[in-house]
Amino acid sequence: MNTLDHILGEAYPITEEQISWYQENGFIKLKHVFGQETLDFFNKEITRIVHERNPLLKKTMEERTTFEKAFIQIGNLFRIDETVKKLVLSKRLGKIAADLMQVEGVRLYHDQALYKEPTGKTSNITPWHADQYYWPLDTLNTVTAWIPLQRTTREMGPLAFSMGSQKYDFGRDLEISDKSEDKIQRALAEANLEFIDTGFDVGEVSFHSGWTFHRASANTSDKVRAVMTIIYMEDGIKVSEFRNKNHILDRDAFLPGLNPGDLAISEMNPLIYKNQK
Ligand SMILES: O=C(O)CCC(=O)C(=O)O
Repeated sequence: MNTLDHILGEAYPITEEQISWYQENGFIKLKHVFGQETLDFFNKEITRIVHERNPLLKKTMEERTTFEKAFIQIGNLFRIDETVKKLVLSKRLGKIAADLMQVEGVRLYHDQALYKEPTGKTSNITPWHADQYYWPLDTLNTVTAWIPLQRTTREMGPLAFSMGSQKYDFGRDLEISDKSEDKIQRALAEANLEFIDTGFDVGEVSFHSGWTFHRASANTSDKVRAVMTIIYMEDGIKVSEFRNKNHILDRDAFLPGLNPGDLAISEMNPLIYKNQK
């Protein structure tokens, strides 16, 4: 087995305290999940793909919508590149996801690279939102691994979280927009929830639950904020009713051919980790 396969297959030890913290607060930031060399390796590979496929190349910042300003988004990299597939399907990350959610197994919902460019004068925040608004999944057991591919300072727009906000249902019907930024910001302030907005060290990875509210500041640095994300769902869950237009778009992209009530299993949703008891 080569070194990369070894690193990606090795278990990251999660403590009972970390599991409780994640379940209480709806997210957790874990240090030393990867080393510098592994990050540099994937940064190079993923950045090449993002450059090749960037759909926003011809639009200036000023011409973009709020969503387009926030990041360049390239999805399903595990279908594009055999090397990135190893990261997306890695047991190391899959087991963390299963441990945090306290489930026996996890499947891929989807993966995406999210590159936040340096903005110059134009703001490119990621507005407040909860991911599961987009997902037709009949479960609370979903989690996103947000993997910065370099050290990410406050100036680069790291992901920031509202602690415990997964327990609130205001703003769950809002897609990422100026309106979600405004309305959710106000509701969270009224609820007095703590806001965690800190940089990420090299190798630090966050995991947030599908209904946890999060945002990111603009990238005011002079470097691109390169990030890979992997979204996991509990193995054995079902497709929910389609409650908005994004549910149908997501079904078409990540659950092809499936309908409400079906098991959320398609060729796009490989099993990543199963606890061998
Ligand atoms: O990277 C960002 O700015 C936003 C990421 C995000 O919302 C997510 O991964 O759920």
